[in-house]
Amino acid sequence: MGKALIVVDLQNDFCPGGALGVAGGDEIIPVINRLVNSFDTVVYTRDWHPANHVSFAENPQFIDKSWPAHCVAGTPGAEFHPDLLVRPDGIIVDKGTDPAVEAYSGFQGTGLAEKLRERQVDTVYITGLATDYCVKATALDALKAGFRAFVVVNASRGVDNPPGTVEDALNELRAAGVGIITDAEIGSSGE
Ligand code: VGL
Ligand code: ZN
Repeated sequence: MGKALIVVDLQNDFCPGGALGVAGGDEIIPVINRLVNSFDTVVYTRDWHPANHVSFAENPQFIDKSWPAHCVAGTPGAEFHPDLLVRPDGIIVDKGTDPAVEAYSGFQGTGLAEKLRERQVDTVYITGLATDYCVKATALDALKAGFRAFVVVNASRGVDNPPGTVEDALNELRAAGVGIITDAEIGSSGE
């Protein structure tokens, strides 16, 4: 059975200078680009919201999961970061497209589990942004859908507001059965 790399929301708005910039969000791109060429199957998720999405707020609090407008479908902020290697045979899945529904997970409403099973994938390696929101939700849903799941921690960055949220997320993932590894550990025994 096969492995897939999942690159979560490596979009301009989640990188420094973007509407919902994650500190160091662009630093992980070289690590991800190296991985992109070593997997048969690569999935790219996009946060892909309508302009009136339920999570958008005039005075976003972050802590209560209200956010500044970000990743509005078709805008430059929703584009992949220009340095990201987007493979022509990559699977792109869009989430959060319903104005009334928040969707952090790349599996939510996208048919991703079926697409992976079609390709005989049983194990997913998750990278990207943000560790404490969409990466976490994608990893937990991967497990629920029956995949083995790993988060590649040096290929992911989090919002971390309040500070400690990323560490909490990693602990929650470990407790659920998600492996927390670095890119160097991919393919090594025990991973
Ligand atoms: C995300 C907050 C709002 C993410 C998406 O990609 O982690 N975070 N929308
Ligand atoms: Zn969003």
